[in-house]
Amino acid sequence: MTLPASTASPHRFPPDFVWGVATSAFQIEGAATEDGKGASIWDSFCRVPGAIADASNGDVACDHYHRWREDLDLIASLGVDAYRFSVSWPRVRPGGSGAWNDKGLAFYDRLVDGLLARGIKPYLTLNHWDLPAELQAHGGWAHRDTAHRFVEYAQGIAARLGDRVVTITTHNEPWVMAVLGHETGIFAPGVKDRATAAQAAHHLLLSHGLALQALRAQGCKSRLGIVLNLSPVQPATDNESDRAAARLEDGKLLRWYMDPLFKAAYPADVLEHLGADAPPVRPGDMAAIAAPMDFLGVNYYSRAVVSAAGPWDATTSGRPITDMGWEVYPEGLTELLLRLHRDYAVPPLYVTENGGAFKDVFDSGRVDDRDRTEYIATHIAAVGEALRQGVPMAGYMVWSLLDNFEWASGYAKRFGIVHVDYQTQRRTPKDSALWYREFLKSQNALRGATRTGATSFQGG
Ligand code: IFM
Repeated sequence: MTLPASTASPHRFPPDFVWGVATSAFQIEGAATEDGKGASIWDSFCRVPGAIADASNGDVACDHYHRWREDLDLIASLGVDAYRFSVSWPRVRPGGSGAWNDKGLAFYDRLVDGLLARGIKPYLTLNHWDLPAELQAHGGWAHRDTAHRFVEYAQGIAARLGDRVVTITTHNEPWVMAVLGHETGIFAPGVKDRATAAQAAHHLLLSHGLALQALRAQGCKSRLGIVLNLSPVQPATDNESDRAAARLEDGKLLRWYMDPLFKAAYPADVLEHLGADAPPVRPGDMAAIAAPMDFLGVNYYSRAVVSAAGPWDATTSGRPITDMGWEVYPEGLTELLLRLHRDYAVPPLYVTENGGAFKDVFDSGRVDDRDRTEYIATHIAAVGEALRQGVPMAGYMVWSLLDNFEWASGYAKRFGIVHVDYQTQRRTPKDSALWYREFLKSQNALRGATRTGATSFQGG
């Protein structure tokens, strides 16, 4: 296979660096009503006319609930160390509280055991957005009680799977759930209210901290953390108005989550900006949120460029643009990781999601997706550069293993390194998957050399 010239990474990674692929439950599992699964807010949201671009839903998705063995074989064939997946809360506890669903729990038992049998480390996420619909009927994340229901859910999952999963992530991308779900309303549950969004954000963070305390108290051995979607935020020009707008955006996207998690306080400028819409914080909340973490996951796709005059047009940058309209900007990942390391006392960092949606062409059983390969390779190099500059990087995971349900975009946007034919459910590794496999082979060869002392693994 001929690879783009820029795919040769100049960096060497430590032998214990974790390479993986990632998915989430709602995006791939399907089996929406099978074996006692309850409805999630995304099951409901997909029924709202106009909410999903192609009017699709997660009823079948990639049918992973039935095809998990084949999918685990696929993951193993890539040669990755780890698989990041999420548990569907309404599958294991259909109403969000009350009775547990043993058939749902048994599915994740099989999945975790299947991973371990193939030598792949399970990285589990508790909440990748599919809140049980019944909890939404009681106010969802805007209601403080949901934080306590989440702690019970976390405890139940840790009791069942914590002996076998390497990490437990509480939430995936709280900004997305709070802002896109409750302020702009373009994601489930479709609420459009800034004060509600701020409450949801606070309860997500609070539930994270309370869950960490509870899991540690019950002796959970898995490493515990959270995953944030982060970007460096840059002003469109050097004008004071653009710089001020970028500073506030950085506060809303990054510091609103990083400051409470690592400094036990919300950023003063964002609190002032929210005014009466700021969330009600009770004594003890901030200390709970700042519970020490074993790792932090960072999902990175692009930088954010902010102009006080209105939305910035990514096509003006001259860089490649993905099918999501996102600018390809790998050096932003290095910049972001360096900043996290500089401004916060971060634990080991993983890039828990990184990848691109591109307009793939499936031709004679092959997808020549060199744009995706180039995207992944240049971002891996950006991680290598952060490592070289001293950032405690622990791993990198491609988003995503499979083409899947891309939320409000439906199935039209394809992020997979493995193509899915949704008519037949046939999986075909794209050229990017073949490249990743070869890349991991070379990493493994270097690991072997290190073990025999033949190679030094210093960055650069
Ligand atoms: O598909 C999503 C994923 O669920 C969360 N992070 C961003 C991805 C691409 O939009």
